[in-house]
Amino acid sequence: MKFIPDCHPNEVTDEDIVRHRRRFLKNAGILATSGFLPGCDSRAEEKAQHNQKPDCKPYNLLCEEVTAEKYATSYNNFYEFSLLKDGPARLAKDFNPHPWEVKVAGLVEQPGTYDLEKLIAGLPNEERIYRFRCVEAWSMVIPWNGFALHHLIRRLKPLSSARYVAFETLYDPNRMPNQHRHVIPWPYREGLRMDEAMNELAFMATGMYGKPLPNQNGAPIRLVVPWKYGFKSIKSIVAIHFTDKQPVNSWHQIAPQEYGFYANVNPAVDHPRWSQASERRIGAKASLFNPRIKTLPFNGYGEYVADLYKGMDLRRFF
Ligand SMILES: Nc1nc2c(c(=O)[nH]1)N[C@H]1C(S)=C(S)[C@@H](COP(=O)(O)O)O[C@H]1N2
Ligand SMILES: [Mo]
Repeated sequence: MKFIPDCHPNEVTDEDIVRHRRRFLKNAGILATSGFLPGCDSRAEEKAQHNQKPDCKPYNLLCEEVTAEKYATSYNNFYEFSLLKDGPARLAKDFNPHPWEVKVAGLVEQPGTYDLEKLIAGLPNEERIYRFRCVEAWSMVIPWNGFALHHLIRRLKPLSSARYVAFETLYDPNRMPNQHRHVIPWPYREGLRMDEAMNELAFMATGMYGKPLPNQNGAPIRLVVPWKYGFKSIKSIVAIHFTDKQPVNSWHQIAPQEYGFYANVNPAVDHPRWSQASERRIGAKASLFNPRIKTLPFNGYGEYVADLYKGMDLRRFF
């Protein structure tokens, strides 16, 4: 797969990306007035990259401004700790994610219970800057540290009969206090089809913003699937199970008419209670004319993942 930045002027077609580009050129001091639409001037492009603001490196596929760390670490969904956005940061403060074991089971050649550090030792570490779009219609842009999920899957050697991979979050009410309440069926569960899990973009994060993953963001290890709604990106994983049946995923289990298994970001398929056509970018200055940004199919990553769903009716498999 090519990790080429989408910053070549002639490839910029989508209105939304153009808007982001304008903001970035403006921030880089290239655009003096906001009324001027940048021509696709290669010198401006070069200069913008020179100023390195915001970065347009190969791993930042959509060349977007990263969300300030304070938002990503204080506005969270992590029901094991709290149902409030500012709850997890406060209530997970004393959670200790070390040592950490991960159980690997099912249709796999290397089942067992592994110490996390040993399980992931030597896997190629990278930074990936990804959009993150919650089904609640807010979004951020987060620099993750970790490794592509396919590296770990290859190490575990699933059998050819494995068609899905399922993940589970820790269940330990003494350490995750909101699990004393039956707000959702614990443990939190998620899953991917095997070809989705093997896609280059599917990522396991052990850090963000160049630091170990904060507890409220799913320490010590969480999934990140940037083309799907945020609930697929399960936190604090303790079990990985290879299976030939579509696994249970928590939000589908809770409200099957509202949340599917696939959960691909799709502006054309509304949530029964709200539109998915646009989103609120957390921490970004809302413009008078455009307080929200357009939501993109597959969260902007269609070029890399749309093939996975060829021939599927994405309204039915939402
Ligand atoms: N175990 C677990 N994982 C979870 C959740 C959760 O409540 N529990 N919430 C999900 C939802 S709805 C979102 S939007 C993201 C939020 O991730 P963030 O807090 O790092 O932004 O985590 C997902 N993973
Ligand atoms: Mo979410």
